[in-house]
Amino acid sequence: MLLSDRAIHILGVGNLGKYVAHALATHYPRLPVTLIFRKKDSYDKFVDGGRKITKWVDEHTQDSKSGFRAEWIGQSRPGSPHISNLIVATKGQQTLTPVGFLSPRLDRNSTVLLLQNGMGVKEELDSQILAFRSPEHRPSYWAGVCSTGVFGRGDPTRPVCPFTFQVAGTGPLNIGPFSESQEIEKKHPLRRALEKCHPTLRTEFLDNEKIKLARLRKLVMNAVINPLTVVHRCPNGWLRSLERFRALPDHPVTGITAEYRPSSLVAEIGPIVRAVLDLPSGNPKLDEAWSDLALLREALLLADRTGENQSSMLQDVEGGRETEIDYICGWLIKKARELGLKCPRGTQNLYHYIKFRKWENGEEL
Ligand code: KPL
Repeated sequence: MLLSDRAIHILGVGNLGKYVAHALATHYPRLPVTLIFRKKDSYDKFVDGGRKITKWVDEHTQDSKSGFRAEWIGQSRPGSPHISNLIVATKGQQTLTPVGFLSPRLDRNSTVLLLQNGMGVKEELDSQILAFRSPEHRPSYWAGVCSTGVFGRGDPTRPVCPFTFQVAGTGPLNIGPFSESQEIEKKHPLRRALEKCHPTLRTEFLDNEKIKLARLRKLVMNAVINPLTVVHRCPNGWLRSLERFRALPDHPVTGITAEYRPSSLVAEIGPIVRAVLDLPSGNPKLDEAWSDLALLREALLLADRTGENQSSMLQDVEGGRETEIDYICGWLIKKARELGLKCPRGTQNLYHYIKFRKWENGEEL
């Protein structure tokens, strides 16, 4: 096998991108890994800083890996080298344009692993990029669901490498094909590279049916945890007391009340995901696994596991960036409408608040 068939490109050098790149450099140091930056100033900072990514363990323990290859997306040209394996670690709302830009470098021998939270990114790529390619020239698309909480690390007391991340609560990285007819070969170079990263990444390769379940499950978790942490500006770990004590006061401006609790959201979202899944009736194990109670328990456990940290959506809001709300709450609201289900009012209110949270003069609510 040629080295270029094994080489991996990672698009997006946020927390998830850093985490995967660092794992590959740790467990498979000879593998060429190229990081593709969306922004020129981040690319310059990375190159000037020695192309280094640091995993923060605690005050005394940090593990840096350096020597990554790097590109800025604006350097990509139709004649730029072919990409065999592309891991897309951008946020949902930042994916379409850079993947479109890279698409001349992708062909039927390429594999694209999409790691975004939520649903709908692949559909956007299908309608806006893949629709312009004949099926025999389209890459294979895989979906990945990462259950590890990865967070940025900025120590206010001393300067740290800007490409530093911290892990809070590890879980598996489930991967499976988008297409029903596709199976992921055991010898696929991207699969082998990710499997080498055991136990850091804990990859599990699933079939199309199982990855669909894993994605929907993660969608529920994100739809419960992320928007609530934004409206209440709280770390994930507060959600359990929000559930138990209904402790937070009503929001004075938005009218978002303490009624917006994990259980009230699960009660709206549960029926939508169960309808999407179209679970075969009379399977008590499946019914139990997808019951509101099971979904709520899992969301609260995940919130506990990543308790001291801010959800990715709250980090985006605090950083003044667009959020993934369209791919999480927005997708659920659309699905409810398509399936003729009751509108999930609380989810819709949260969607509107988060999506349009800036007044016209740019001031935050
Ligand atoms: O996926 C997450 C996110 O923040 O986007 C969780 C698991 C909720 C951790 O915060």
